[in-house]
Amino acid sequence: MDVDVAVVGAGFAGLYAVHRCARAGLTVQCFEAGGGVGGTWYWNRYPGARCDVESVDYSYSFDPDLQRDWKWSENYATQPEILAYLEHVADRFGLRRYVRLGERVVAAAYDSVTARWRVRTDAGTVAAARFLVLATGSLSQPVLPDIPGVDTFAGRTLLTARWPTDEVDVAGQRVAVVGTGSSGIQSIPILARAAARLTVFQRSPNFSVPVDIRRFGPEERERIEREYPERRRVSWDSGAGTPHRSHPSPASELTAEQREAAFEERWRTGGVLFAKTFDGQMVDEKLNELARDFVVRKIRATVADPRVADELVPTDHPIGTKRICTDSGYYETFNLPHVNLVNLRREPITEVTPDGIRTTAGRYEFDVIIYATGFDAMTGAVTRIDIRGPRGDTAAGAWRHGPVTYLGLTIPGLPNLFVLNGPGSPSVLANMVMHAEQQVDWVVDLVDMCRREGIDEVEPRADAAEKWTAHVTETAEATLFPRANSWYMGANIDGKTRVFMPYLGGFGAYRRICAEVAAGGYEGFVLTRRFGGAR
Ligand code: NA7
Repeated sequence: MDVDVAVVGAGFAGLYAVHRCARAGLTVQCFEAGGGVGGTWYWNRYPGARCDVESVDYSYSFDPDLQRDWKWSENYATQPEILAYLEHVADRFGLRRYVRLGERVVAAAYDSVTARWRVRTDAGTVAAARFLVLATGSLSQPVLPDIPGVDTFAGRTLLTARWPTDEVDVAGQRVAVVGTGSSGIQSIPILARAAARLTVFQRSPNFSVPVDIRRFGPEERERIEREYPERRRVSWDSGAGTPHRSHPSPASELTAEQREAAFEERWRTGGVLFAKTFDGQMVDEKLNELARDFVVRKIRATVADPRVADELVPTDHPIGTKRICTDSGYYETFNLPHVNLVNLRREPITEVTPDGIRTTAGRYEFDVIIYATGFDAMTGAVTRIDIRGPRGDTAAGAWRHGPVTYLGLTIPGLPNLFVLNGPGSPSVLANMVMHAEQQVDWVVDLVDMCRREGIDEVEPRADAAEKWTAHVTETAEATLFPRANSWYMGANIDGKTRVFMPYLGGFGAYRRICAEVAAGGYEGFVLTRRFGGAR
């Protein structure tokens, strides 16, 4: 198999990459480890899984007919609906024929003689490709808990990020959830409805802002359709790829009552955007403290037992520096008599045993243990592939001291390779669907230019990557984000270099920078004509 472009991953980014390549007349082959398309939305089918970006924004914008025809049923889409959408897209645009399912790419080596990537999968397939596009996801490499005895549990062990495709019924069961990030917080209220007993093992509390799930009625649908073009136009230029607008007045110009009213309004709107109630909330410590106090009061007003409320209040990071979770009834769940919270800061887990979990304070028996323990975010899926460039550079080696990229898209030493939604790009801090569209368009335009101009190799200059990476770090350091031990910082993985990975300069600004680089003849890249594009 010899193609122009090999794409790894068939989630939002990978599917669009396949579509754009095919439409541009490039030959393309996609490899997907999962048993179906969908990426994140294929794997994370745990109860309550839902996107925290509004459905009408978290969908492709590239085709007006698709945008018009697909009717989201709710303001925030559930995992099954997003997966159905991606399957629809794969069928509608005839993308499945380009995707080999159930094949994980394990290695890719660049052959200078042929100017081809030689890509190998765990099924033994080998493909040659001029360009390699890694659409491997930012939160796709789950972290398995490093707890003694994990494998000895005799009941059912589940991982939210690898939830089985068949129905999981916890009715009448004693259930443990380990981890209180987004996945834990979304699933806990649903699991509590069926379980006989639910015990939540919390190492660090997170801030969560409830979201009011609304079904779209005909009038709202009509309005969405009417306003879609403007909504998209605003999003392309926005900080995060959505039409969100912060409060029109700076917080400093408002009275305490007015600020409180603004927080209240944003709280009622719900979700992750609470972090952006005011501009500057993620920069100004005092303003952040006000936002934090507001949410702490909400937690205390919701949780009946003040001691449990105390345990649920995060004290170790400014609000928003870890992604704010979006829930439906999370804090209320702790008022139920059959739900308990175990604070692992007070009583750490010592081991998992055949019948449950042992902590320094006692034994807990379970039928099911669910791990919602997170991901080796942003770099994990890339560095686990054995990627080798022409001069022996590896992806894992290049990122040993933190991810070094040019434009968050390319890595020095690895020509003709692109990472989508990778570190050094707005990625997880933007609407990742629009972000993927922007990056894929940019990459396919570049590949197309190479074809036209007879260019065989595109590689970022080391100094351009160093400069870009320093810019990413400086931009983060001007904010409160680096203060949290977050997965944005790589802090959830032992031994991972702590550096803020996403680019905080804003989606619209990033898009313009990428466009300027292209318009300027791909400044920062070395473009090489070795065979005049003849190979
Ligand atoms: P997160 O947000 O990384 O959450 C993982 C949780 O698991 C977090 O509470 C961790 O505590 C906890 N954890 C991790 N390892 C352990 C061990 N060994 N013992 C106990 N607790 C542990 O992952 P999610 O899947 O929930 O969400 C990821 C993103 O997906 C989310 O931000 C959205 O953008 C979508 P810690 O905080 O490390 O103390």
